[in-house]
Parts: sequence; C-alpha cells; structure tokens
Amino acid sequence: MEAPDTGVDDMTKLSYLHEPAVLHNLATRYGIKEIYTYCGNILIAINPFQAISHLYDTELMDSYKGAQLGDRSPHVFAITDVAYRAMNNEGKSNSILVSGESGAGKTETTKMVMRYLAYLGGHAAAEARTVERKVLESNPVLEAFGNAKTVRNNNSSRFGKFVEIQFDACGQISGAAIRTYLLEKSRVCQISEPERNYHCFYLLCAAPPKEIEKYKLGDPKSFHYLNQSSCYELVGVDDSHDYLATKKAMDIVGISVEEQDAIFRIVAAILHLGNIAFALEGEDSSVLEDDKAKFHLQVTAELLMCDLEALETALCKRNMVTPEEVIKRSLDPLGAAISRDGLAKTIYARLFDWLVKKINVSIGQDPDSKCLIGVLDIYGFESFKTSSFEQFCINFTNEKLQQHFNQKPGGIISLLDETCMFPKSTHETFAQKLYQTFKDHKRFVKPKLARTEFTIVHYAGEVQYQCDQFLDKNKDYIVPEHQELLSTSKCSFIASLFPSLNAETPKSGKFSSIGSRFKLQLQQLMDILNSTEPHYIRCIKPNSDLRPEIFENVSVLQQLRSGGVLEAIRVKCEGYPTNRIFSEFLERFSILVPEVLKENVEENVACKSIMEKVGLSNYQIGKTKIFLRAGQMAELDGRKAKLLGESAKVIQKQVRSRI
Ligand code: AOV
Ligand code: MG
Repeated sequence: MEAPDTGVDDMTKLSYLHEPAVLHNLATRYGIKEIYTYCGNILIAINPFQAISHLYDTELMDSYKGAQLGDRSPHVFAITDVAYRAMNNEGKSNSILVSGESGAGKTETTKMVMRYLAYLGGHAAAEARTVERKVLESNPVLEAFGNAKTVRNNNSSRFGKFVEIQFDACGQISGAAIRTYLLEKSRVCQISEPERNYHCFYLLCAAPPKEIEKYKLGDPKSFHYLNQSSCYELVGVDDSHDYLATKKAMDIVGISVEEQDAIFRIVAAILHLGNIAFALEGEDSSVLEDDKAKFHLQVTAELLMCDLEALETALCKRNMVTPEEVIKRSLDPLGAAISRDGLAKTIYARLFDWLVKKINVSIGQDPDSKCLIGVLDIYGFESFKTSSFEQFCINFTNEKLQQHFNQKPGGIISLLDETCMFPKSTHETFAQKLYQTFKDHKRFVKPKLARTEFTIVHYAGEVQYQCDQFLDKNKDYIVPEHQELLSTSKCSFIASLFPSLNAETPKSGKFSSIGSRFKLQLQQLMDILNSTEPHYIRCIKPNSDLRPEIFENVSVLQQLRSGGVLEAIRVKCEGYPTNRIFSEFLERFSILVPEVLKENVEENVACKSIMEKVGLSNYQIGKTKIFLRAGQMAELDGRKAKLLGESAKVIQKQVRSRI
C-alpha cells in the first residue's frame, strides 16, 4: 500500500513511473532498512552492508511458506517460494537468476535462496549429512578456495556458480549438481594493493600451531604470493575461526580427514613454491637465489611428496625435443619464475576442480528427478585499472545474462584463438587484428594512442582491456615436465590431480582454448536456463565504500538503467507479464472447460474458449503462446481451485504439510 513515509513495496504501483520517483522510493525504503522492493515480479535487493536483525529468521521463513507474492513484504524468500510452488504445481523446472555488479550482494542473496529451499524441501531427519546440509555447506568450502578480497568486494567470488537443486515427486530435495565457471587463476601468483589472494591461504596461516608446524608456515607477510599487497586481514573476519569452520564444512560435505590434510598440504606447498626465487647464472641460466630459496624448494618437495632435484629441474629447465635427442635447455630467472607461477596456478586450479567434483559426488545426483531449481551466482561486472582476460570473461558472462550480447562484438574469442594458433603472434598482432576487424563496430573503441588496448562499451559501462596477457591466459596448457613431476608424486591425492597423459588429453603442443571452452560452457548454461521458468533478483550496490546507510543516487540509477529494471517496469505496466505455451496452458486449465479437449479444436481456439468462459479479456494470442495481463493467471488459478472443490484441497493440504 502506498504510504508516504515507507514508500511502496512494488514499484509498478507508483503513481508516477519516472526515474526520480523510482529512485526516491528505493531510497526511502532503504532508509528504513527495507532492502527489498518488487518491480512486478522482479525482486530488487539493495545491499544493506550490515546485518538486519530477524531478516532471515526461521519464523520469517515460516511466514513466507505458501504465501502469494505480494501478500507479505518483498523478500528473497517470497520469490523462492513462488519458484518452488511453480515447480511443484506445474511440474516444470525453475531458475532464480541473481545479478548485479561486484559487491552488490549476489552471493549472500544466493545463499538465502538456498537456505530457504533447504527449509522447504529439507528432510525431517536430525541427521547432520542430509543432502540439503551438504548443499549449504558447499558454500563456505567453495568460498574459502574461490573467493578473495578485491577493490570492489571483501568477499568477491572469483568463479561463477550454477547450483542445480533436484527435487523428488514430493518436493523434497533429492540431489544437487554444482557447476562452476572459470576460476581466476592469475590471483594465485599475482595480487595488487589493496587486494588479497584466495581466503584459504590466510586461513591456513592462522591455523592452530600444530598445523603451522606441520606445513612449515608462519607469518603471511613472509610469502611472496601474499606480500605483493599489504592487506592481510579483513575487518570483521577471524581467519583462525574460519579455518576451523572451513574444515567443519569440509567434514559435512564428505571430504575425509586425509583428503583435508592433502588439500592444505597443497595450499602450503603453493606458498612455499612462490618463495623459490631465482638468480642469473652464466649468460642465460638460472639457479636458486639463496639459502632461503633452497629451504623453500625443499619444503615444497616434501609437501608435494616429489623428488627435490626433479622439482628444481622442472622449474629451471625445459626439454627441447630434436629428431635425434631430448636436450635440456636452461631458463633464465624470469623464465624460471614464469614456470614456477605456471605450476602454482595449475596445481591450484586442479585442486579447485577436485573440490567441486568431490562435493558433487558426495551430495549425489537424483537421476529420477523431474524438476529442479537452478540458482545462478556469477561474478559481477567489473572494471579495474588493469582489466585483462579474466575481466573480459567475467563481463562477457554478465553481458550474456543480460541478453544484450547480440549487439556486442562477437568473435573476439575466435579472433584470439586464431591468434594463439599462429606461432609468431604477439599481443600486438592480436590488438591490430582486433582494430581491423571491429573498427566500425559501435560497441568497440580503439583508445587514442593505444597500441595494445581496446575498449568495449558494455551494458554496464565502458571497460578498457589490456591485451598483453590475453594470449597466454587463453592457452590451457600444462608444461609436460610439470605434469610428469606431479603425476609421480608419492601422495596419491596429488598424483590423482595429474593423471598421466593419455589419448584423451590433447597432445602436447596442441592448443586448447580457455576462452572457447568458457564460451561453450556459457552456451550450455543458457540452454539450461532457457528450459526453465526464470525468476529474477537484481542486486544493487548502494555505494562503493561498502558502508551501511549510504545511498548514492547516481550509481543506483546507473545500475537500475543498465540492469534493465526501469525498462522492465515499463513493459510490466503496459504489457503482459505472464505467458504460457498453448499446450501447457491447456493442460493446466482445460478442466475449466472440459469440452475444449473433446471437440477437435485448434489449441489457440481452445485457449480462447477458456478465457471467454472465465470472463477474461484483454489478453493476447500469439503464434505458440497465450499472453496474460497481470492478475489473470491468479484469476484462472482461483477458478480452478474452486472447481476442484474442498475435498481436493484437503488432500493437497495434507500433502503439503508432509513436505
Ligand atoms: P557479490 O557476490 O554480488 O559480489 P556479496 O554477496 O559477496 O556480493 O556481498 C558483498 C558483501 O555485502 C557481503 O560480504 C556482505 O558483507 C554484504 N551483504 C550483501 N548482502 C547482504 C545482506 N543481505 N545482509 C547483510 N550484508 C550483506 V562479486 O562475488 O564481487 O560480483 O564477484
Ligand atoms: Mg559473489
């Protein structure tokens, strides 16, 4: 209801639908800690940057269960409830798409969606390792290894995630699958002020003394992979507490004590590996810089359970294969450092993939599940001082979700692949090709004076990309010497991360494109999403200081515009918010006019008859679908419920209360 001091809870109810009114409404509500507002059936969530008491209590969950959207104040539980009910009633998969820029609150919102689904579809058993507990506890595990502090967010997701929660015929959670997308590997070796590396490194450095001793750790400041930035601690985060919490979550998701030991041994090994520094020897060879480097080499070898000399050789030398023999060629110190960083990144990426696989196996899939609810939490749109391949991929994902991508230069990734396959290419030649190919594209800009930079006008703003590492970062490649070294590790866990090369893996030298694989994964994601009924949550970041109670109009407006929210309000008010394919519509409502099925009538005519019988007009019949005005679906549902009679309702209620 419209009340001057609290704003309206659905913006389609605003008397004046212009930008200032929308903004004023959101600001008013934010001021009284009403962070959720509807815009038709889209939920807008403005990050409070503070805990709001009782906002996610169990009592509150109770009150949203089965409530119609709009009956209670806007909430992420309400949207989730709608999705869950739609799935149960229509037997169709639904998805909840959470979007917004970096730090807007996607991950936190997603967790609440998952918590509510676990509440609705959870098992009564007091057992600790139920499917839903495992699904929920997968979050802290993946965050420890895949999240990090960035300029934009202290807990920024550096991978995309799509969680598919499967339900059985009674609406109970029966399985889940977690798909992840392109983890930012470069962060393992390279961070800049005031960011941090992945949380797990700091957690481990804050572990109990026994672990510190076992893994020969110490002050995070002593590790090259951490001390490139002076940020070690996060306000409000206790790393030693989180270390134990992560281990507990690992327990619940089914990671054994032995596996946990191997995992943290690898994390420690990566830190030691980063401290192996090289110095020039002779003209172009490298040796370990000093005793400190030797110490770290030794610890790394111990932790990875591999041969010390073999490790040193794998870092400092490369095999040159000639028709006659294999020659060992020395790398210079820079080459050796690149080799070392490459090894660290590969190990970390494989560890992350292992975690995801393990969690999936442990949660288990329900092959009989007909319906699922997919929850998408991706990395938010971002632009940094230096934006590289990672930012390109992240923003590409956001574009794709925004469905605006058709207007953007497609084919950048294909061009990159072409360049990568051509042996003499450099980032300069790549940039030149880009300039030539896209010079007339309205979303592509060559910055003045730039030789290796390009700008894309994204839906959420312009981003200038630096090409210099695009080629390297696009190549999925493991140095054969590294592969050989780790596949023979005495630690079976580590060896299993590096299965020996076989016929399936691409032959060494054959180029495999990270960009293309990513693009394919995204296409598959879109295909899944297109087969579901989507529900949208738009997260908004009210200020860039990450502080509570500050609402910056300009930035919020920009997010509303680019996220298509204002556009959506307009369409909703004028248009037809709901549509159904004829066959679905008939399946659901033919009970209202059973004759339509008996007579041999066309589907569209049958749909019309139903609408006439119920006395609804002003709808539209399309080629394959019927388009309904706001409220018409509810009216139809109401009629149907009435018709089904009290007895049917009683049965339904009994079924529901069992769930
Ligand atoms: P993101 O997922 O959208 O960014 P997060 O969900 O990590 O953003 O939110 C950033 C921070 O905002 C969290 O760590 C919380 O401190 C705070 N926050 C967000 N939502 C809430 C809420 N509902 N209640 C209280 N605090 C909240 V990124 O992953 O960077 O795109 O890649
Ligand atoms: Mg996130």
